[in-house]
Amino acid sequence: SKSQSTYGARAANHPNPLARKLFQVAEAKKSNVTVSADVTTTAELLDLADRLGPYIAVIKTHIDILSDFSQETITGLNALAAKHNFLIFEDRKFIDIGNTVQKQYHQGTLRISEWAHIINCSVLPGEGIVEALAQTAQSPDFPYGQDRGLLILAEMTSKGSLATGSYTSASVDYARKYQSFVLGFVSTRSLTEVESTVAANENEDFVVFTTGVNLSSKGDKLGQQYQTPQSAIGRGADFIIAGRGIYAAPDPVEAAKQYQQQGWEAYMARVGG
Ligand code: S5P
Repeated sequence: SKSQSTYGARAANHPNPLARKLFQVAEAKKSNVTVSADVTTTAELLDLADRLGPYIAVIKTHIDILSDFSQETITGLNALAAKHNFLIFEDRKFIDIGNTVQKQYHQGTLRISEWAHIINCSVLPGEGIVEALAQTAQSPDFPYGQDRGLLILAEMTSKGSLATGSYTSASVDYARKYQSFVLGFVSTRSLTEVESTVAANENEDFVVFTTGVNLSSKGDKLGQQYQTPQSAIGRGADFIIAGRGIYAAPDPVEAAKQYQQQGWEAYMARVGG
């Protein structure tokens, strides 16, 4: 499987331009860290992005938790993404009928398509949600070309998650069906072995983002469940997502460096490098 290849090899061979960019960033910065920057003001978000920028591959936002979202948020994030060579992932978890998610993604109050390279969705509504988002991003008038991609939320880290079984296998089906827009999954493990009604293409190379990564905690009081970078990468994560483990640490920059080093060493061990 492709999970045994280096980021550089995956960057060289991937048919999707955004996946190539993602792997190139990882290789160039020796980082598979996505920081989940779940802070609530633009100033805090941009400050974190600037300080952690050198050590991360991706910044993950929940843009709707900002109390002061504005054009300044977008301009600032875009500038820092260029300055530090990271990608932006808006964790909006679209989950509605196709007609609604198209409007939530493109234009609207948050103008997500304008600044987020990566978005994610749940497949609870069925195949139509993936089809609708792909249609918007691949329409000839879409201004951001091939610089946009989707992750399917195939599993969740919260206690008692219902994103299992046929939900997870449908996630793999739709990823295979809409491969030109779907980069991969948010999941706790590699899913290519999951039983799917759509045959695997021998060249498929889905990217696995694993959240719920924390070096010093096993979980929180609201059902979050953590694993370490080593464990996540051992199970198939290509990118590890850490929120409080980094931004709520006494020294977030030191924490980011620590997750970067551990995440990188674990990936190198997996690919035998
Ligand atoms: O299954 C999931 C999927 C996601 S995207 N579990 C999660 O925790 N997340 C997100 O990852 C969640 O919304 C939050 O932004 C981040 C985890 O934050 P942490 O502080 O617990 O590391």
